[in-house]
Amino acid sequence: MTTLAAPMRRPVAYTGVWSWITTVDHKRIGILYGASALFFLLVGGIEALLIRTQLAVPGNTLVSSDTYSQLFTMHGTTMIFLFVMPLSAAFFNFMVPLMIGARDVAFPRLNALSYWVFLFGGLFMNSSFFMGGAPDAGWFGYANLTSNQFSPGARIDFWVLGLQVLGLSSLMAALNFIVTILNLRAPGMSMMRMPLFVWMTLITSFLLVFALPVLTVGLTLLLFDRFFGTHFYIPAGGGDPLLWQHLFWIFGHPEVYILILPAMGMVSEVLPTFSRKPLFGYPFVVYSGILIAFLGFGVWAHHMFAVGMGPVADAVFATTTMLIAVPTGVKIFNWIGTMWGGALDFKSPLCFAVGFIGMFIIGGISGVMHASVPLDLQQTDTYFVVAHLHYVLFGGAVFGLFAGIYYWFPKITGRMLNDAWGKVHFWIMFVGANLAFFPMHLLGLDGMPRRIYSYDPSMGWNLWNLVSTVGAFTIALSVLIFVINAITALRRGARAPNDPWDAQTLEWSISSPPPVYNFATIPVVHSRRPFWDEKYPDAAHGKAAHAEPEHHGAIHMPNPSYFPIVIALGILVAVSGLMIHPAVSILGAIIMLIGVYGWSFEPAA
Ligand code: HEM
Ligand SMILES: [Cu+2]
Repeated sequence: MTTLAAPMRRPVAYTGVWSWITTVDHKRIGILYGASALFFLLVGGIEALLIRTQLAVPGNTLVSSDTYSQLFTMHGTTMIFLFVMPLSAAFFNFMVPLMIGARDVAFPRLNALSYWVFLFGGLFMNSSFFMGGAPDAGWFGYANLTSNQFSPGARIDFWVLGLQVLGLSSLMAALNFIVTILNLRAPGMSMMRMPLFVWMTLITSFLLVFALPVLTVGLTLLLFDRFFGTHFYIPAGGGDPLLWQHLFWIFGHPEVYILILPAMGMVSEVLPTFSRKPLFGYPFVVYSGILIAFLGFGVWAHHMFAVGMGPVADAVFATTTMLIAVPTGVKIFNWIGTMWGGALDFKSPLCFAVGFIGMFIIGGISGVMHASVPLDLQQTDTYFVVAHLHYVLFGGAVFGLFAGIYYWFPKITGRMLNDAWGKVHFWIMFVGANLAFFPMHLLGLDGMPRRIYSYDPSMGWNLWNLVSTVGAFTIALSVLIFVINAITALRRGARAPNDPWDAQTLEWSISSPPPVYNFATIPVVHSRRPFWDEKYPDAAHGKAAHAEPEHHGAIHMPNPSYFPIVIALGILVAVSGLMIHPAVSILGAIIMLIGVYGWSFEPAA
């Protein structure tokens, strides 16, 4: 094969734009994921502000009912698939290899491919705004709203195809992280010595691998209904709209754990560091994570109580849903146990971690309320549900992610964020989130339906809607403070030492930012706190981590490659072809094949 490979040179640039386009370095890919996710946070955030501005006063005419449907659909879809998931992926990428003492992920080029496919998928879906309107059937796109009869035009096509592409990206990333974590751990790092964040990455990846294919099947059937005239979801043709609800939620409920478990992992790193204690009940936190993931596949129909499944199915799904609260509660007690009696150092990461616990408890309680079928029949499709999901997704996932951002920013960038402004950010965001989302409970109990673009002044919903809108802008202010803090830190922030927080895990044992090869010598691990033991050998009873001298010469890192972005581009063109002309799809397939061919025969050095 050398003859075929000979004309293809591997890219050599290590600086400039090309170096980012061809990079296969897990740290750079992590930064790309993070920057893209923050961009989509701004997009989804602006959509949220438009929604809240429209609802600030009754009878408002800022946006039409049609625009409003696009806004809430794209807000939900963007926040979930283009912000929380990729921001978690940013940390999987940057931190997991460092935390397990590896030099990269198992499949570096596949990693780059995952990123480019995600980026193109996200841009593809958002381009719909400029082509006759964005998807508008809600983030769970119920049949029959998505049928050609009720949604002619391209809007739902963008949603179906965009989600397929994004799913592909997540699936590749998940397989990559499973192999990385199972195979590339430093010597001595047994499974039960892995940092909690690594555990939650592993569990999240398994969730993705088992849950995403169900969505893929559901979307493929919908794609056939829309493009090829089948009737999977169309009752007039013998199909069943409820089939979509089942398929979507078999994916959708595990998906909410895909959103929250990474944040739980981050909190489980931050709390021990800033309490100066080991994580309390480590095995319980690990096993409860596994149990949550496992049970998460058995609760999906709690989203469907209102369709009338009958008492047996209702009872089963109510019970399994209540059961899931048990491992979740176990985690919460262990976090509190970690802080108990610790030397708490209230820096910004700890503030966000504690905020996470408080907000997540509120969201968890309203969640268990939905498990009760009679209560759910009152609450479903009201603002009570919107309140609940934002307490877990905003108060939970977003606060946890910010704990992670403040914690690892110095390691990633080599600069310190200003801690005082970090706390200002925390308090404004905390007040804003509660102002924005708590009144939604009251509105929901008062009967305000979700997904309405306007309401009558006589309904009695005026005050709390206005308060909620003020809260949304308060959140926006806090995000602005964060952005300014981050830009200032990058420009002229204090240089970050290797280990600014006196932390316990391996990523803090190397420089900030880490060198390309991460570890000059791969560490040997003897406990759950390898770096702590090295710093405090007396407390470690001689179990300090040590680096064994290696016998090879220079460290060889994977080379950059052009082909991941070529394949991703081929996928984008092929998918767009379904909406334009079959010839375009064939062109896309050819581009993809060229990419796969080049990738396969790429010279190793
Ligand atoms: C600035 C912060 C945010 C505000 C003010 C906000 C506001 C809202 C409002 C008012 C709705 C209901 C729209 C309606 O039913 O008519 C909504 C829906 C939704 N939000 Fe948010 N949100 C915020 C952040 C987030 C985040 C961070 C996530 C996820 C990680 C998220 C996920 C969702 C989802 C999934 C829906 C349901 C969309 C649908 O009904 O299809 N939101 N948001
Ligand atoms: Cu659920």
